[in-house]
Amino acid sequence: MAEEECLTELELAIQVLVFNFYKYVPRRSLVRNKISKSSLRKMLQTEFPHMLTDTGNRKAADKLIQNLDANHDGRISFDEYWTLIGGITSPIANLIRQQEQQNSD
Ligand SMILES: [Ca+2]
Repeated sequence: MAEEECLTELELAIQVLVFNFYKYVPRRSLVRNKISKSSLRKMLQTEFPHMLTDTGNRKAADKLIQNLDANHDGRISFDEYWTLIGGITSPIANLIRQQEQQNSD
C-alpha cells in the first residue's frame, strides 16, 4: 500500500470504511471475518450517531441488523456490512442530486 500521505481523500475514506469493519471483528475470530450482532449494534450506536439516529431504539436497530444478515447465519460479513454502507450513502446521493437539480433550475 502506498504511503498514507499519497492517498487521495476518496482512497482514505475507503480505508476508513474498511478499517471500521475490522475494528469490530473480535481478534479471536479474525479468520471468520465476521461481526456479531451485538458488536454491530455497538457500531451503529458509536459510529453513526448522526446518520442512523434511530439506532438508540433497540427494536429499530434489531430490525436493521436482521435485514443486513442476508444469509441468516447470525453474524455480519464484510459484504453484509457493505450493504449497510450502501444503504446509508444512497439517501445522501439522492439529496445531492436533488440539490443539484434545484440549483440548475
Ligand atoms: Ca450473515
